[in-house]
Amino acid sequence: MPVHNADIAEIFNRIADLLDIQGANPFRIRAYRTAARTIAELPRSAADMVERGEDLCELPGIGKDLAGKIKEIVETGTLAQLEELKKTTPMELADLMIISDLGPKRVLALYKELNIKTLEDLREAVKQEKIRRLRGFGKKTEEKIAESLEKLAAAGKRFKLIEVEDLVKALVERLKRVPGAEEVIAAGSFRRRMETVGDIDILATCKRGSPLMDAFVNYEDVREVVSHGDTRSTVVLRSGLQVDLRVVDQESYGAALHYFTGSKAHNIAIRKMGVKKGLKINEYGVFKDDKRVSGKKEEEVFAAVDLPYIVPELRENRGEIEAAQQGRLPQLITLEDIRGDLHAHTKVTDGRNTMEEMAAAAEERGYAYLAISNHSKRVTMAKGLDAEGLAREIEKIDSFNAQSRGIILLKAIEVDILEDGSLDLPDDILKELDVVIGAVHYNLNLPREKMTARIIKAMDNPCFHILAHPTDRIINRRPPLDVDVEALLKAAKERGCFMELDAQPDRLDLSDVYCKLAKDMGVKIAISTDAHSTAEFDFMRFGVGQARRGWLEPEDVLNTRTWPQLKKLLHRK
Ligand code: DGT
Ligand code: CA
Ligand code: CA
Repeated sequence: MPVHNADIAEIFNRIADLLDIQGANPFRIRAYRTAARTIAELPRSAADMVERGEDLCELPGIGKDLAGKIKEIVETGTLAQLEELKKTTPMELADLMIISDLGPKRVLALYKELNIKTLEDLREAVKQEKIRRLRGFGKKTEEKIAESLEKLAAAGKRFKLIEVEDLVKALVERLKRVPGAEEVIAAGSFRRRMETVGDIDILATCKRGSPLMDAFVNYEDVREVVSHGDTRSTVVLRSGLQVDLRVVDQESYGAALHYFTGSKAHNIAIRKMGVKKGLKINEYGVFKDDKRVSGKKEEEVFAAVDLPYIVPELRENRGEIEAAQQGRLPQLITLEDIRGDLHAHTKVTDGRNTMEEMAAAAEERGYAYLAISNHSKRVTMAKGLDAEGLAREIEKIDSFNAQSRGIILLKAIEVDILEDGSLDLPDDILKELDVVIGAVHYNLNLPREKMTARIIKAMDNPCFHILAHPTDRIINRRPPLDVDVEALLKAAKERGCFMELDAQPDRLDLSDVYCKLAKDMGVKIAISTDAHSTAEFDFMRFGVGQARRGWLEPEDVLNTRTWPQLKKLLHRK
């Protein structure tokens, strides 16, 4: 049974949840959450590391005790401690915490007083108006809970790309090893690199008699088989991720790949173009008078309607078909175009590695420059820098650069944009920096006009260069700021400022649609990882994926430039 990093992280998060509900020591709870995050973001398989006898204590936030627990999970698939905890506190209770008004104390109270263990129980209790009668709850709270329950039911869970990448890779590799298997590929929103996916659509071809379908429904990671047919099956993995597998004939592979890659809107537009030419286009091929004329290769579907190949990331029917017709498809940015990272943290504030370690890791990735951009003092939680602290950082970077023969470190800050639009540090220190990134972290609930004016005021400061994670949304957790992004883009254009595409997989902010708008309005974008550890530099792939969905070409992106070119762009008049 393969133990994925996501499984280990899930167990640690579960333990943290249960300890939380039991009212355990907050430091202990935090240690588990940190460990969960470390493992979830690890670029390698923790199970492999254990098997090779590597020392897990080298990982940030993992001590001897946690290393032993990881080993136990890898070897047994679970943790004795979790099984113990489950005896005193039902595991399902943790699920209740996604209701925004329910913290650990309330969850425990609901369990003790009303024996509420599941979302279903909770729904029932709301219906019978039982919760409002509990001490410390009241009618208002009950109504809020009802609202959250409704939202939850409407949303349906979508998975972030980082949550599914490993699972998909492992499954596709497993299927490829089945005797007689030929093509095996994940299509759907996953192939289009959407920021979240509803389910995974795997397409395969195989030799006659291949046990591919059986291998799929019997895969170790499957929790439930929803349907099982000869050419189509659906399963749910242990993580809750649903996966469809479609097996098609070789002659249909290209047409099926096009069809199952989607998007639906793109498919419909292509099919309509086919109809005009007297062609029927579906997942089995391209047909003229019921005779298959092509469909073995994906390119043939486009060729049938006189189009060049369109990459999956663009297939949203947002103008890509017109652009293809007119021969003006963008030459999308790739990872290889990226020459540096313009947003990274170190141990000095809330990062997990030193400046030197971050520099070495960036250099390893072939970067020419890396901006060291720690938080400013307003972010007390992260030990944000005051002017003196920043001055010390500037000195450290200068002396690093004086000795470095490779990578250049850029002097930077992620300075807080205060409620009135002023910056959290004085101009005379900001002036000393190569890159000033402004960010909103507090007072997130301002009305739209105020929020927009606040950020534009920050851009008025001639020290300001880049707006970090412009809408501040956290996928599946926090909605975007109520802010007029178009007005921000216009202001940025007028002032010679730039926007960030934060590549953290739970931010991916700006979104694809706003990236395209920025491009159309002539505002350049920094694709930045906002790395809090060396491993997080790998998040660049998510940023580039999102940028491609937003039609960005190397020209549209700041950090495709050499440092001398970039320096000129950062010079504000
Ligand atoms: P998701 O799973 O919500 O993240 O998004 P998709 O795009 O993966 O959608 P999904 O899984 O429902 O379907 C996979 C692909 O199959 C979709 O991108 C296009 C194709 N498809 C599904 N339903 C239809 C349909 O009614 N018409 C056409 N033309 N294509 C469809
Ligand atoms: Ca899908
Ligand atoms: Ca599907």
